[in-house]
Amino acid sequence: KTGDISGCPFHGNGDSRSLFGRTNKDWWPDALQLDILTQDGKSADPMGEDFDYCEAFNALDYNALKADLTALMTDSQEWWPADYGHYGPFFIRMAWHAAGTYRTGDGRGGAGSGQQRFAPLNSWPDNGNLDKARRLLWPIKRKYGKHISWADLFILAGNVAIESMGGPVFGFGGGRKDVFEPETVYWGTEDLWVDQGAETRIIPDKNKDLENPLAAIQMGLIYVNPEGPGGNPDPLLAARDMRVTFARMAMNDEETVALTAGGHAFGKAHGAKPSDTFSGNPESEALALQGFGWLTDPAEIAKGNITTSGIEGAWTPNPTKWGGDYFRLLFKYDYELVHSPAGAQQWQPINPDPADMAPDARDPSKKVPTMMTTADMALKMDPEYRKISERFRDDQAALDDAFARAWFKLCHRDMGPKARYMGPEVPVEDLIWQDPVPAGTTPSASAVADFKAKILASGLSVSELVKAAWASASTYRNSDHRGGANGARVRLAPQSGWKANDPDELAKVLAKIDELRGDLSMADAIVLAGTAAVEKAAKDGGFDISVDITTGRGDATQEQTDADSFDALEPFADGFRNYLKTKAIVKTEDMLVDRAQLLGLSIPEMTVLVGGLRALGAVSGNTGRGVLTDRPGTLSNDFFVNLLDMATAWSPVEGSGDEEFVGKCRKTGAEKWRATRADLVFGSNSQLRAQAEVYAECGNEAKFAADFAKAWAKVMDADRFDLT
Ligand code: HEB
Repeated sequence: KTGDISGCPFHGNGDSRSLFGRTNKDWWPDALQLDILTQDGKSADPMGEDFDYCEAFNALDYNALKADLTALMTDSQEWWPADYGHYGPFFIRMAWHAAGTYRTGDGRGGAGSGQQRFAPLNSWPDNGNLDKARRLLWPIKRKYGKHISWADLFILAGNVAIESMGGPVFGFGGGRKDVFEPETVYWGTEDLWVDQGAETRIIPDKNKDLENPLAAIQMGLIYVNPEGPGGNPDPLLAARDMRVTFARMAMNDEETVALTAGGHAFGKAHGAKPSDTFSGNPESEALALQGFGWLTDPAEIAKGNITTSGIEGAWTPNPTKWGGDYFRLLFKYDYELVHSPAGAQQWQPINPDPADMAPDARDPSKKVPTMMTTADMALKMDPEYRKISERFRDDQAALDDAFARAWFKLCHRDMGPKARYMGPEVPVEDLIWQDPVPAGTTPSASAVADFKAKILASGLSVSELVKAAWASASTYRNSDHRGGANGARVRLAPQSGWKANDPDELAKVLAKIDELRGDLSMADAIVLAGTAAVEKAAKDGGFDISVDITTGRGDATQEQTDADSFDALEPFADGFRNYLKTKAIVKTEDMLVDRAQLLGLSIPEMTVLVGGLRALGAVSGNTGRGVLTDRPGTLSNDFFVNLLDMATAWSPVEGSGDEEFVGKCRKTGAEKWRATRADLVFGSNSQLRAQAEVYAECGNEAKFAADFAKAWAKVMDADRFDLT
């Protein structure tokens, strides 16, 4: 089903692909290769590890910043004059495009780290001329410095823009810490941009569906093509594409209509005419242009000959004032298909009243026709969208509320739990998409010790306890900060039924934990049970370690859980548990690396966790695959020792699609082990082999155990934002 967000991010209809598809090196092979300087683990962050953005943000003069942003809205600069004397609409588009790259499939994209500053996003065709919007903000960024990140500033500028034009705003949460290098995100495999003819991604005739986790319909777009699918100006097909792509951003029909109509209450599209001086994107432009791309000729800019999307005109007669004109016009007039001066297809009202014409962007005394894009026409022509649009047309207060809430969600969806929001404008109301978790209480040390002793004596195995804790904590995604052990959602639908979690075994383990936990929250008890098992396993291996994890987690209820939205967190593959649902178009080992990245792990942490979990026998389906030890349940480095042992020769199991392997004694041919790609990659890949060697080496046994305990604790505590 198109738009099914539960679909696997790695299960496409195409050929096999690499994990990240097109990368910056493909698009800009001649770009400066700064990444040789981030080798040897050197960070690109000039602020250093000790910089605490929360502290800096809390010391910000928030009201002064907002006042400066408000003043900026109408402080038109000659090098990029404000349409209608107001930059508000421009900043709203900037903020929307910053947030709008978010997709639920892997939680990546979004406004969270200021990625619009870097390639490829700074140069996406759909982000045309937003280089100017960001540069307009520079004096304010400079003034407030470390106290406001670019990432926060993009969104706050959008909020202030809406407010300064009389629009409704629900709130603002700061806390988006900037990064200083482009994040590697899968944006697709096409080698052309949308404006170079990249194929559209939904073509039912060709059985072509939008591949998960992608949420844009063509390479280089934020969501859909404004002119319709692949440039076909069919509003109903545009509606189909909108529904799919907005669902990938976690937006339903009502939110989609409110956002699009609310957004297009403001500003205009730019397609005055194709300029001879239209140049390359920012990342490829000449040095002297200093990071500017696209239209850069001051003479053309001065004349107002601005081409961005190629579509020309405002949606309403009042492009810098919030109100109901968008729907009023959309329904009052019939629209006909016309071409903009730049040649784009767009829709124009037939015989508009003079009062319903828009002012010229540079000369308010001149009146020009308004327009709608094909995507806007979808809000009128699609039967489901139309019902919502008519309701909003007749009920401005409903639109105000829906727009404000949807905008807040759009801009904060990738920030994770509310505990991560900062500043004076954080809304009090809990919202279901924030995955709320009630505050927990910190148990006494004796209660913890008591429970750990009881659960170890309960008859449950090390493997069972470790698997339950891993199932609970490992849903965490560093991309949108969702998932994790807090809330104990592993005992709720849908997680309790996920195949990776071995539901029957999990139910048995959770029942026992519940029985013995006393006053502990389930969330704490699950993590403590797994950790007690790790400590016992370490002791059995000869290592006396205590694993340092936090407590104080709360338990969420099913009512506090938007079950559908958790479908996107289901592991399709989890190499840490040697789990693979079905063969995918991405290699299983690639998916292990992907999951490690989402868990925020380093290469050594990933390595030691895999080796340790195998030794503990914590394998999905209890298949024994990768459990390269004669003493499963004891914490040992046996996995690495046996994997690297030349006495064993490996070969693929026939019919497994190169997913299962058998390890046989080189001399006798007797079968010794079974393993998967997620195991053998630690012997096959030269870099991972080097890691595995460290953990297999004599003298490093204690280091292995200590590193495992530390990485384990990191995963268990990955979502404890409530603590800081
Ligand atoms: Fe938008 C603009 C499309 C959604 C807000 N947009 C625009 C344009 C286009 C579009 C084409 C033009 C550009 C230029 O400049 O040329 N959109 C679109 C689409 C969609 C959208 C297709 C999907 C459906 N928007 C949206 C949203 C929002 C918005 C959601 C928010 C909320 N936009 C906007 C604004 C603007 C735009 C504000 C204006 C800007 C200026 O003025 O500059």
